[in-house]
Amino acid sequence: MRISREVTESLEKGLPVVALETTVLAHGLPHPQNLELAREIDEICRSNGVVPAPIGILRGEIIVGMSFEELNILISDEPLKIGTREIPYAVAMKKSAATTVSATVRIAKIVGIDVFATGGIGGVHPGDWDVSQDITEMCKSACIVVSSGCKSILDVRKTIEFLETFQVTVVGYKTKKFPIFYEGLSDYDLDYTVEHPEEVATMFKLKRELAMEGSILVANPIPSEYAISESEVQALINTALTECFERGITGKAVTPYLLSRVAELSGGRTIKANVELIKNNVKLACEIAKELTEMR
Ligand code: PSU
Ligand code: MN
Repeated sequence: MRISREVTESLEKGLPVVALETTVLAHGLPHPQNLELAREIDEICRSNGVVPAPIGILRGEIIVGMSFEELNILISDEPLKIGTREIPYAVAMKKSAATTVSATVRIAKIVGIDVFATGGIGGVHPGDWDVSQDITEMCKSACIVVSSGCKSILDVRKTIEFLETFQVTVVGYKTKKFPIFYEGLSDYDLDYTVEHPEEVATMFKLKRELAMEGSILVANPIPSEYAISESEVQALINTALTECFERGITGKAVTPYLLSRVAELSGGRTIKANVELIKNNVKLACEIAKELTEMR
């Protein structure tokens, strides 16, 4: 594993660092929007006084704090999409791999980064049994995960129930409904809501003092101006899901296929929505990371 010098220094000095995943860049968004987003995320973090730590695996080397150059190579390498369980495979076989929420959270935890920002978590897919490692990883690794809930291509109700089964602390950020994208909010109530980044940092600090494992999922809705109406999203998803079924697309290929098809079918509007919600999550993650470092 290689940790960039600036990430190492920040962690040593107790300064704020935010971990970022690379699957959403390599498999979730098209080129060149993915690299543009990487630059914007970098700027958001730095203008907030936070060091960004994109995480991925480049030809067998786990890198924490990937440079643009390295992100560029990773994306053009046609990387694997890996969860936690595939980390040893990618490293041993010297593969390039983009890390999903589960793998990124695990690596962040190994190096001591407490805050992670993403678009949405994986969860329970509709139909045949297909449940993401994201949730089981969040059951183990103590991290603050900032996401816009989950994509509405998932079975949202079952995803919420699975989060409970795996003891993930879920709090809505200024929302009482579980957020989904691209629509904004689901019909499902959240039990707990926070109004300030400091409250999340306090919860995390207390969790650590109690030596509790597991993550806190901060569910931050997509900014309403970028939300797309439910009827429209459902129609797009149904079309894409039917195609998936007809073409026999299963397993980890499902999410990237659905994302790229709904992007095409919506004339690129879902891409804009995805980019904006990620930027919004990065901003909130920066606020939380700063609060956390002030509490040390
Ligand atoms: N949400 C997005 N785009 C993505 C993902 C989530 O808007 O690309 C990625 C994340 O990396 C997440 C993964 O961890 O999809 C879940 O994949 P699966 O459903 O195969 O577990
Ligand atoms: Mn899956």
